[in-house]
Amino acid sequence: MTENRSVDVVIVGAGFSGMYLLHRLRRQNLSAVVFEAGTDVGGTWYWNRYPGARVDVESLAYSYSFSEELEQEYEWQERYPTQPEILRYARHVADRFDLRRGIVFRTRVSGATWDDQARTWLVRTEHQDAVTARFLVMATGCLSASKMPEIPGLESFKGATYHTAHWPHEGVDFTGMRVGIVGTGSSGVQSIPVIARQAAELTVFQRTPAYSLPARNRALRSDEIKEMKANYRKFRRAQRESGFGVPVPEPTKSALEVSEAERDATFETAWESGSLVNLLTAYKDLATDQAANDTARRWIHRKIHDIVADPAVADDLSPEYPVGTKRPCLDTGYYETYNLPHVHLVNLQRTPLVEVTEKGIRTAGREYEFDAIVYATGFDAMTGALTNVDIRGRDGLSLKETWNAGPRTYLGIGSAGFPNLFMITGPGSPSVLSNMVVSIEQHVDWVVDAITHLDAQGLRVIEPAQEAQDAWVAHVNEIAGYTLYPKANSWYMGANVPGKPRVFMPYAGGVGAYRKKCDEVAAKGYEGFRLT
Ligand code: N01
Repeated sequence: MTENRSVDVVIVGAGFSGMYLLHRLRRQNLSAVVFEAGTDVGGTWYWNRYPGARVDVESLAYSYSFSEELEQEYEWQERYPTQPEILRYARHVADRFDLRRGIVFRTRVSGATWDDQARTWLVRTEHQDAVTARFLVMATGCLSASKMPEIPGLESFKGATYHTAHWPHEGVDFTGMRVGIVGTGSSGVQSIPVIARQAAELTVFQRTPAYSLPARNRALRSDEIKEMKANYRKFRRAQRESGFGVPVPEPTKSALEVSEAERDATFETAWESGSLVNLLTAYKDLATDQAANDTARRWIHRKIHDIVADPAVADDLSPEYPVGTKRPCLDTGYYETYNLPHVHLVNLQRTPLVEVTEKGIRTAGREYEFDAIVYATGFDAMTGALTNVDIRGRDGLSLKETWNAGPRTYLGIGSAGFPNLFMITGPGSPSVLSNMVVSIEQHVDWVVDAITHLDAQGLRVIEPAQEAQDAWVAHVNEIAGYTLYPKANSWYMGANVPGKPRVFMPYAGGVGAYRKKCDEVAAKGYEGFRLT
């Protein structure tokens, strides 16, 4: 169908990034095609349909800012919208801006090769389509290459097997079933309470406990919607200048300079607010100082013990790594679920997983029999969706091989050796440490401006200079080195994928500082990029 087609830009992925990029390119009169593996728009929110799936950024903030009309007319229902509500929003945006005719669904991009003579990308799909493009933009998301665990015997289980990121569209009814779930990250923490309401028995296999805060989700009130709509421009500015893409007051105090009573009260306020950012920014040194962070860790342990009736289970649920160094979760009744008599926690640090069997899961302790197993085992984050596509830059250079020792980018936008390739929220940008919609819009705007600049100057090619990239990678590492992030075995560090290099992938310098840097680079004629 798309054989021999030629466009200005090929976009991979029709999630929030790909949709907005298509819209912006059209407004610049640039031709583009989006390839999307799913049957509809929405990306993350198309795939992750597991029970209880919600975003943990508030709906009025986790939304596009590019259209004031869209902002004003869209009616969000809940403080933290469910996956169906967010998908509805994505579909609304696709319809409203007539995006679907630019998207080829059910089509995965398999590879892309740079032609240095023609100065174009040849992009191939799994259906053997080939499209030539001046620019290739990977709008593939940071958490889209899902991952099954490395457990022997995965295929041998005779019951039903699910992964949270590939949930059946028709849903799953676990009523009366014995269910096992592996994984206690955000997906596990959100789905466990919901599955527990249906299942006859639910056994949770936990390798590392998560820190989780009650979301305190609720229906939005009309007065708060009205107020936000009246002040959206100011709010959006504040989002863009903030650390996480969510405006909060800058903390001024150290957790160590206040009394225990004051600290407890501050943490309690954050806990009651149902906002992760409020907790993470309660004191200025929680992310950087172990002793400061310990105060939050001990406080949350106390909370877990207050909620969970069995002290041994509460102990098992209490993480030891610094708060915030693995992605914390927002939940609805997570810790309370372990008080239910039919819910059991297996601490895999004490009794490791041995294998999946025909009947269920065997640990070093015993075999558990199940009717269904749910894997909430996460993603090959940030790089997986990029390196799964066979991207070949100059001289046949493979992105996957080039990133063997960890991703190397300039600003998380491009990589040396890969001309006219852009990543939206790539490694080396704030991406997963931020409200994704804020970061997505910033990258899309920057990329479209860069292409427009090239065209205006009669230039064809933009590519990061090696020295600029090396300096940026060093800067990203240096910033990470000031923090406690490297102390945890997180997917930020690639630690959940055996053999993946241990590198802190996102940029921890904050959304506002990062945007300023990107704007400066552009203002200086795309300093650090080679334009030819
Ligand atoms: O994935 P995860 P996720 N044996 O990687 C365990 C975003 N998100 O899908 O920690 C046993 O966090 C693994 O254990 P460990 C959010 O950014 C947001 O839950 O590696 N266990 C871990 O417990 C989030 O962080 C929202 O030791 C194994 C779990 O599986 C990111 O997506 C909702 C194992 C995986 O947790 C990913 O979340 C959902 C093995 N072999 C997701 N392999 C919201 O907005 C892995 N595990 C609320």
